[in-house]
Amino acid sequence: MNAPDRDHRGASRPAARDGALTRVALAMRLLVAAVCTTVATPLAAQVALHGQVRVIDRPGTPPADLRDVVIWLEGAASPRVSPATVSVAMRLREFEPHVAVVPVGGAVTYPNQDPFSHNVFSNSSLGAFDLGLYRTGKTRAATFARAGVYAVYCNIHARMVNYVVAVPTPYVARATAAGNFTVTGLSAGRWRLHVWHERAPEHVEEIVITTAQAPTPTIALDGRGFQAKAHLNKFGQVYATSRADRY
Ligand SMILES: [Cu+2]
Repeated sequence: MNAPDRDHRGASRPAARDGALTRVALAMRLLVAAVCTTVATPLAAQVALHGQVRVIDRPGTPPADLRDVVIWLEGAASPRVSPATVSVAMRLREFEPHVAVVPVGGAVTYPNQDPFSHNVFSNSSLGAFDLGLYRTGKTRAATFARAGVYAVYCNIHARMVNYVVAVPTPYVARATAAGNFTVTGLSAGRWRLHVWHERAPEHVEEIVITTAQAPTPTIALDGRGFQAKAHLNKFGQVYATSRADRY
């Protein structure tokens, strides 16, 4: 918008008042025109995807915590994600939260809040790292440059497990305890829906969203092949359980 003459120094003088009023009126008309133009520009309609997920387990298995299910959508309309940092605390020999979600290129900080040392490492093929051993009150960080799910462990305490899901899209959500999820801000088009839980192979399906309607997917993740087997330490060896809690 062309800037109207904003010099009002002459507005109080009678001879200049009419001109000043004309300029104010012109400015108002330009402003109204600008607002109308903005309103008239059709915004891409945004659609929310509502769905439900469950994990099918073998009989006798404690039910999966569905709050650890991560859902994300990729499509041609996906904007680039900006790197961000999230925090996963090490507390009471656990990673909290158990599952963390970061945009690709983002980082996770691992503050050690226990009164003893922890190590943080991953042997993921997406990008292995080892933050070394560090004491209470210290924080170190890892960057997740490639999309995917990274298993992160402590080389001292075998039971400490953290999953970092690095997603290449801002359209991401987690399920509720009941398995419901909502992904907002989507536009019409074809999308690739990803649903992940640690107990099951990642579920991927193509969905089509129109401005009038989004599908309401119901996804059953098959966790029956899941076995809670012990992972190896950062050297690829079995944990020395007798030393596990010395720190
Ligand atoms: Cu540890």
